[in-house]
Amino acid sequence: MLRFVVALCLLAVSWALECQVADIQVKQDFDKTRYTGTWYAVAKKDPVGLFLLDNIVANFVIEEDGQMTATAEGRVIILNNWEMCANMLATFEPTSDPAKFKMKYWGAATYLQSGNDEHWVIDTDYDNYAVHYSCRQMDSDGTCLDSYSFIFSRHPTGLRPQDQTAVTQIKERICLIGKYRRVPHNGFCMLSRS
Ligand code: DAO
Repeated sequence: MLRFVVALCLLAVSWALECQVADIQVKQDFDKTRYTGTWYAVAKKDPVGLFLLDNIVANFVIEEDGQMTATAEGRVIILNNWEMCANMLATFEPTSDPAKFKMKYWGAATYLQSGNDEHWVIDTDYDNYAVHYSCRQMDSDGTCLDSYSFIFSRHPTGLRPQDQTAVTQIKERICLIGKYRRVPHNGFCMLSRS
């Protein structure tokens, strides 16, 4: 029994040592211009009090002043059981690391969620996949207590088979392996536009 408890403690300590938010590597020399355009969320690790459920599509733009902004849509359920397509807007304040932004987001309608989150681009090849990460609340040991992450694809049909291995390795690297759910796209937001 004692051995089991010691093994569990060692496991917890090694997890905490490996999963320090400060040690997470982000995309080197991130090029926000190549990141512009449409990204389909194909998987999501939800934060506490999740908001966007599925049919999540984001469109990134570089404004004339060089600032990155985005519009995003996705199915949400608000006020207990009112299902709707949320249209969201976001601005990204740059930091000293080109792949790390401070994101301010709000809904096109006032009753939608708004907030300020970290927005880190962990990896992308710009043409096929991107892995986003945001830690909302740090734990006292330097790991993340409340994070969310989107796996984005340029293709509405999902990730290409040849990108799956790279994306799985990235999920492992950010300590979120096994924490994602698939994000279906069934035209909900397209239908609610017509
Ligand atoms: O869905 O649970 C959640 C949290 C996400 C909130 C932020 C969404 C709005 C902005 C998205 C911009 C591009 C990723």
